[in-house]
Amino acid sequence: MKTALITGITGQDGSYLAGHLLRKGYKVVGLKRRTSIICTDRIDCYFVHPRFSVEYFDLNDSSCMLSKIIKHKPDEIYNLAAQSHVKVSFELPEHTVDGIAMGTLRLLNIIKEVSPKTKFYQASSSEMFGDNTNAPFNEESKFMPASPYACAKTFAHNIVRNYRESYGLYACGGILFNHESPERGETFVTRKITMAAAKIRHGLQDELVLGNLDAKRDWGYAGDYVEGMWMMLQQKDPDDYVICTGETHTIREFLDIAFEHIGIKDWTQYVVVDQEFYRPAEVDYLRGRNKKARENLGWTPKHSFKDLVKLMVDHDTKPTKE
Ligand code: NAP
Ligand code: F7E
Repeated sequence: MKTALITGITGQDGSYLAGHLLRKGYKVVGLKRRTSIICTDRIDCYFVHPRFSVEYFDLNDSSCMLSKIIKHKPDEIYNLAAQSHVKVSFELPEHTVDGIAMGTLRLLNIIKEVSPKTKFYQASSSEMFGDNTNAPFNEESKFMPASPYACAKTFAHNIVRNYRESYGLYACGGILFNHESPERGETFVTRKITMAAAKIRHGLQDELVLGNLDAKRDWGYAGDYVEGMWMMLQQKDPDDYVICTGETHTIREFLDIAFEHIGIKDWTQYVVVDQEFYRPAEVDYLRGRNKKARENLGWTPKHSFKDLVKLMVDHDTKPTKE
């Protein structure tokens, strides 16, 4: 039986990936940081599974990473842990950069020293393309990161390639474009919209305050994207891959579908634009090219943009328990 370690198990992707690997027959060890309130809502459904467990770890703690790798001898490590909010990275730059950049380097050094056969997946990001205006972006496109978050992800991506080439590690950078789901964090724009639409529909909210509505993103479904992560680690040779849909849409288009789905034709009467939700630097346009993933991995996105929006709105509109 294969063993996988997942850092960031409590996050959106950690929860989807855990489900995927358990269905594939893996033993899954999730790693979470210590928090004063234990919040494992996204993974509570897996605790009954005999092949699933969770242990403490932190991106800042090399000794802990070392002991987890010695203890579990993982076949695969998926490094998903990160302060992943781009706007917050301007407010917490050192914390964000240390966790993403140094956290990745700490893990790679330990793998190199004590477990060089372990396969490593790094959660790289389309944000690395930042100010590059030559979309669509593929694995060869130039990185022009435009936030502390993106700068850190670019370092981590480069050090993964460097360790692969220098030490022969099986290490891959998955350059994933935005992916969303009902498990998406509530302060990312998609979930903020779908939760607000649901509350407006139920008469529990009458205003939705947003930032820049004109930015364009290549949005896909998280469940499809974790399959791409796993596929990268099943190849003969390690490599970097872009995972995306190839389509791009504005936040206005997301609002159109979300509000239409709850029966409201004109969302402008509910949406207020406030500078508070603008960033010091914006990434205006992201669209990827997934040719390499389709041809080498056999990966394709299975959910359309419209289906994704409706899926999230439907989830948030369902009555919750008292
Ligand atoms: P997420 O929901 O924000 O989850 C992030 C995870 O990292 C959480 O489990 C969080 O723990 C953990 N974490 C944060 N700081 C940590 C630290 N110092 N030590 C240990 N754990 C820490 O993010 P996601 O959407 O699942 O994304 C997964 C990864 O893919 C991230 O690295 C993200 O940057 C990257 N990525 C995401 C997207 C996307 O569109 N979703 C696209 C490209 C790349 P808590 O639960 O305690 O906060
Ligand atoms: O913003 C605009 C905002 O925060 C998307 C992370 O998973 O994907 C994510 O980063 C767009 C931006 O995601 C609000 O200015 C408008 O243009 O949902 P977001 P993101 O910044 O694209 C990448 C690939 C990652 O790697 C990251 O980890 O929406 N926007 N109004 C808003 N954004 C937010 N959050 N809140 C607003 O009110």
